[in-house]
Formats: sequence, structure tokens, C-alpha cells
Amino acid sequence: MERTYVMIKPDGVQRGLIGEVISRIERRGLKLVAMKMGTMQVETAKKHYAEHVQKPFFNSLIGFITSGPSVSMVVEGKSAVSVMRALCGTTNPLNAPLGTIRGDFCLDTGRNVIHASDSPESAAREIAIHFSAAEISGYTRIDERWLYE
Ligand code: D4T
Repeated sequence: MERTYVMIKPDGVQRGLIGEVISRIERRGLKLVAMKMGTMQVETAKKHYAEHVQKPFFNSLIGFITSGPSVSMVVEGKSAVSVMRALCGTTNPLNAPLGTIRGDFCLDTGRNVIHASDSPESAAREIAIHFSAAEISGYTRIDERWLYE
């Protein structure tokens, strides 16, 4: 089983999409093992987006992501990293297929509702930024023997 870090960004929270996004994650069979809501600290956001520090959009990205409450999650399941990226759709929502979260709910790259780690290495790094080990619940869901062969 794999774990990935997922964030419903401040635009997703403001637009009332928390339930919609979480229900898509659960419906696919992925399991929530940690979740919290809060306004991200600027220092935490800078750590999270460190790879983009030189990009022209860095300051506006940090401003946006810390502008209001977001929902952080750790999601677990078979190939959780790639399955979550597929559920999200492409970074630019205009290219995201219908049926993906970005393809169904947004129009702008800078307001694309959701983040999901892009590799298992990024997932490990991001989970460690946003959660302590004690905040993550390892448990078996009752439907797992019907979900996995
Ligand atoms: P995140 O990390 O938010 O899931 O987005 P992606 O993994 O899909 O895309 P990314 O790392 O390339 O971009 C990070 C973040 O920056 C915003 N962004 C990106 C932006 O505001 N303007 C831009 O031109 C780009 C490329 C959106 C996502």
C-alpha cells in the first residue's frame, strides 16, 4: 500500500467542494488515514512548495495557499500517488478531462482546487511537512477484502 499527501486548497474550501472531493477519493476505494483543516503558515507553505522558489508564480502561490483554510489529508491505497494524480487531472484545468476534479470544477491553474503529491518521494516529504507520525491512523477498513483481490 502507498500513501500520498492531498490538500483541498483554499479555493476548494471557499467554494464548498470539501465533501465532493473527499467523496470522490473514498468512492475510488482510497482510504483517509489523516485529515485536518487550518490556514497554512507561510513557512510551512514555503517548505511545501520549495521546488518552485525561483518561479515567477512563487509569491502569489504562497499568498494564495496561506490566504484561508485548506484541508490536508494523507490518503492510502494501491498506487495511491498515481491514482490521486489521475483523480485530480492536469495542473492547468483547461486541459483536464471531464470526470477529473480539476476538469469538473475549475478553470485557472492558480485556482485549481486540489494538490496531490507527484511521486512517492514527494509524498513522503510532504506528509512529513504536514503531519506527525502520531496524527496518522493505521487501520483496516471493513470493505478492504471486497476492494482488493
Ligand atoms: P500542485 O503541486 O498544486 O498539485 O500542482 P501540480 O503538481 O499539478 O503542479 P506544479 O507543481 O507544477 O505547480 C504547483 C502549483 O503552482 C500553481 N501554479 C503552477 C501557478 O499558480 N502558476 C503556474 O504557472 C504553474 C505552473 C499551481 C500549482
